[in-house]
Amino acid sequence: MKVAFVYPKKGGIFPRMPVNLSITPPLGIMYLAAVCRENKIDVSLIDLTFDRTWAAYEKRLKEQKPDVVGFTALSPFYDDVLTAVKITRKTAPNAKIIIGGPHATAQPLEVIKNDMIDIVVVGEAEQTIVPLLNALQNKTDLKEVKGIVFKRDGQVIQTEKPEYINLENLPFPAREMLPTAKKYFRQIPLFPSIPPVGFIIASRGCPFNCSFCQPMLREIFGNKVRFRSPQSVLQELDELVEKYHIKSLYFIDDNMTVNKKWLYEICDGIEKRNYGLIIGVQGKADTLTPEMAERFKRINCRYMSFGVESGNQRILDEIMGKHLTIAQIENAFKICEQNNILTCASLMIGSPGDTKETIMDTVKLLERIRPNFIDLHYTAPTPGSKMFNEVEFDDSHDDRWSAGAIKLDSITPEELTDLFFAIQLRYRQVKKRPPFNFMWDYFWGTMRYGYNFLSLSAQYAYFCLDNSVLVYRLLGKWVFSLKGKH
Ligand code: B12
Ligand code: SF4
Repeated sequence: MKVAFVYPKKGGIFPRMPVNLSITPPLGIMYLAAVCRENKIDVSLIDLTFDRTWAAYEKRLKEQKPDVVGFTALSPFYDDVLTAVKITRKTAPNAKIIIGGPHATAQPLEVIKNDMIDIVVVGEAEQTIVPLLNALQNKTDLKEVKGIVFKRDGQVIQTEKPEYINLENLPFPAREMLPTAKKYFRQIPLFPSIPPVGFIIASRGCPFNCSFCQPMLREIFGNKVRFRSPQSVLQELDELVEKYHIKSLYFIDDNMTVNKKWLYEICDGIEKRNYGLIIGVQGKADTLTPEMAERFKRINCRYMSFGVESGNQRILDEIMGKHLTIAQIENAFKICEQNNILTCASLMIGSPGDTKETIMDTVKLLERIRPNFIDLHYTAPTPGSKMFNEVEFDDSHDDRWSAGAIKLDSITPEELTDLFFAIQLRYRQVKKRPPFNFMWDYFWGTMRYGYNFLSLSAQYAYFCLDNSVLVYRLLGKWVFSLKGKH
């Protein structure tokens, strides 16, 4: 039996841009492929991040002729998943179609309603995938397979959830099976780094309870955070350095800073190895201490990304359930600045209860914390989350992830879009610019590791424009109207 796992986001995060910025490899299906390979299953990975057309996917399917095709589904690109499913039905009509990932976990009963989809896998799938594929091959009863939803005789059947796996028993993600792996290594993500960049996930789960995210993440990874042993994480790091010659390392864990003892053991191992990597991590602002930042500095951790979300305390408390104070956010950014760690603030605008004033609070916070980067999004709660169930959506809007999807009392979709761009522009003025040595590393790394000309020019143009006075002149309307308001 031939199995293909597909990451079906055609064109990556920015399908209209000629190059991809800030992307990481699809570790979920790479873990599944590694487990299948261990069990002697004929498996391949198809990753549409770098494909511009659906014809490319069709061609891959025709070449590979899989009997089973499994797709990762994230809610924002579920439309792409459905397009890929349609193409699969047409091109490989007898293939079984399986959907997994965050969206499938959040809405399994909705997803299974689609006639073209055979099986939905709920949550973490390394323990489910082999029994499921065996059952399909041997035509045994799917009811015996834990963690799935399927249809039989017009009825939907959901089986019980399996135990969460021991992460120590997992193989490393099958990086060498991904035909596009090298392309990922060559991309420069939001974090300032020298390519090739390696990506690792060292823990699974998150102990927090943000209203726009949970219970989806708990449904995937369980109620308790599971930490891989520092030894296993460091072994994977060794492999990344020896096999892929990485120069930078990014931990994609939701919160690298929640378990100090564990984190310090990993830091010790990295320090001892002295690979000279540039390191980036994500953390929750209230969990960063000066002592931790000091440790980060010693391992050359140059970048931290925080979920700041809003600069208004009421929105953070009552709407998002973030359990985070503005003072804690300010403190974390100050600690990073003192330790020369570049910062990224991830932000959301257009949350229920947001007004122009609360959004201005976010702008004012940016002026105080002066992040090096921002990652700005329209608020888009995950299906099934507390916020999702409480907000009113505009049904005429076909995209839940852009301005106007959530109905707001005091801001129109047009005003929200204006505010979105205004913050992007205003932030260019208030941000702390990355130091010169970062620009040099960036340029040097790019030259050394073989960027294509287009990618280099586009990214270089981005950095130039980023700081350009011309941009403010051309688009100054928003910037100055914002200035006048506080
Ligand atoms: C790294 C990451 C990214 C990377 C790239 C993701 C990638 N290529 O996979 C970047 C930075 C690009 C990114 C971007 C975005 N991301 Co993101 N990202 C993550 C993060 C932090 C880790 C993903 C990961 O590798 N996890 C580890 C692996 C092991 O887990 P996994 O991928 O979930 O896979 C397991 C199961 O889900 C399942 N599974 C997955 N696929 C399949 C397929 C089959 C067939 C089966 C059977 C099972 C299965 O089995 C896997 C192994 O156990 C997660 C949060 C998290 N902790 O997972 C958010 C997360 C996936 N992202 C999320 C979002 C919303 C986004 C964005 C839309 C944000 C935005 N508004 O722009 C973008 C869009 C992505 C895109 N490609 O277009 C949400 C998804 C929510 C949802 N309802 O879908 C998450 C869950 C964050 C959150 N807490 O809300 N992201
Ligand atoms: S948004 Fe981030 S911090 Fe909040 S529950 Fe989800 S993963 Fe955890």
